Amino acid sequence: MISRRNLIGGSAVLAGAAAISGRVQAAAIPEAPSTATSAMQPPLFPASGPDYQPVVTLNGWTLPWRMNGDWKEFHLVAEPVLREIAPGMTAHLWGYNGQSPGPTIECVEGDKVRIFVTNRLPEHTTVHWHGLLIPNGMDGVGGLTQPHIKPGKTFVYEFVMKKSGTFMYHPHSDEMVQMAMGMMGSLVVHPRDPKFMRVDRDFVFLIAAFDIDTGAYVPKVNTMTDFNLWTWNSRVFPGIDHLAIRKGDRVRVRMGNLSMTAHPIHMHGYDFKVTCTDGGWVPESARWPEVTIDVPVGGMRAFEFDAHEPGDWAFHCHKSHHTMNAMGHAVNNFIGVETRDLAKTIRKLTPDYMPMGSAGMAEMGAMEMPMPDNTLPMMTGFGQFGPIEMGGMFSVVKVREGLDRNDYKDPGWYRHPAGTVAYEIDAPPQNPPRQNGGANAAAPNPKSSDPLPKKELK
Ligand SMILES: [Cu+2]
Repeated sequence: MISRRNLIGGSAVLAGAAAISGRVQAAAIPEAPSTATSAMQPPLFPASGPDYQPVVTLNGWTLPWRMNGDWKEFHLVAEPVLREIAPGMTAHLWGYNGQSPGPTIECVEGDKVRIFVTNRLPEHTTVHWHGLLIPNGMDGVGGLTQPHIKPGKTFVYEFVMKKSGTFMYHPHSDEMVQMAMGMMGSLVVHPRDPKFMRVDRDFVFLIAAFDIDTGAYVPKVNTMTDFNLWTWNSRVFPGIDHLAIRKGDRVRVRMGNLSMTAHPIHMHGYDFKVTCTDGGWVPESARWPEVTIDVPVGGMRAFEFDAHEPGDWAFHCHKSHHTMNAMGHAVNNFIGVETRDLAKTIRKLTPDYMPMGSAGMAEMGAMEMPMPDNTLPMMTGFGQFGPIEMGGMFSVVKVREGLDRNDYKDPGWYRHPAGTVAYEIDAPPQNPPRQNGGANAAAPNPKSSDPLPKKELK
């Protein structure tokens, strides 16, 4: 507490009071760095204190801090932001320090941390520190543990980082609206012992979903399940950073889920072990191998692997609707239906109308349809072999020989050694697939008890 006696004598005494009591005054607020870019910023290496391998935030950055005595001081500013969701689409979101998600906060187990939170939103807010073990009055639940932070006001949170691990921050104040608008950030606490759980590359991102109508810029905040943008750090494929990894590196990927549904996150090419949740490190004897890890709503998971297998490995949510961008969910299934005449008729009324393809939707991955302003194709993105036909929560883990330590630049597409890519053989043409309503419509449906038809090779 600042007593009247502390206040007499001006700033010199105040500085002393701050060091003793942890209380600070307005004059002592540190700068609030801000960024307007959605490009991945280089990791922030510690200049003092215990050594650690800093995390890299996909399409994000780490919040710089300053030391004030033995306090590590950060300044978060809650404010409206412009976020590029992927090239071609920008959203008007709420976030922190210029972007959504906010910058990653990074510190070390045992650190005394002071976080200034300034509210530049049009309504009140708070910040809750998800997973941290801190005094109740620092927990950031508006109305329950503190008054809401009114627009224009600054609050201070102070606590000691009791344990290392993977955490996040978000408002606990008009929570549904503020999280639907993109307010969230990662918080990583490194172990005090630099050798404990050390990795060579440490990636972090948050999972969220937005519902932004075609041509609109602001998310609909009342949507509960039918979102159309499934994001990692408020980005969708092909806008999500690839994970550049040097062959031989020990790698950790940390993910937190602040969307309204669980996400089974799947990585190709490797098995991995879940080593950390927002509850703490998983003891070695309790880890089991996975290739997909379900990240629950309001939960965090970190997995680790040794990057011994070079390549371009797909890394994505396994809910297939979550690897699509904005799409109508009331699309009729026209597989096997001749739609040419139907499309012609409808185009008289709606010139850009395109029915779902009669052989599936894959053709959409390559076609150049006229697009309304500020939206993204449902499936898009090209690899070295053609359209990738994805969207949403999809990225590529790029394991390469010879990358520099701490070089996170995209190394380009993988050059496969000769003879290691699936290939087409020189075979006689096979019968085209049968189409209901097509030339083979009259053919009887086989019964399940019928023997499989033999392939006729000419
Ligand atoms: Cu998902």
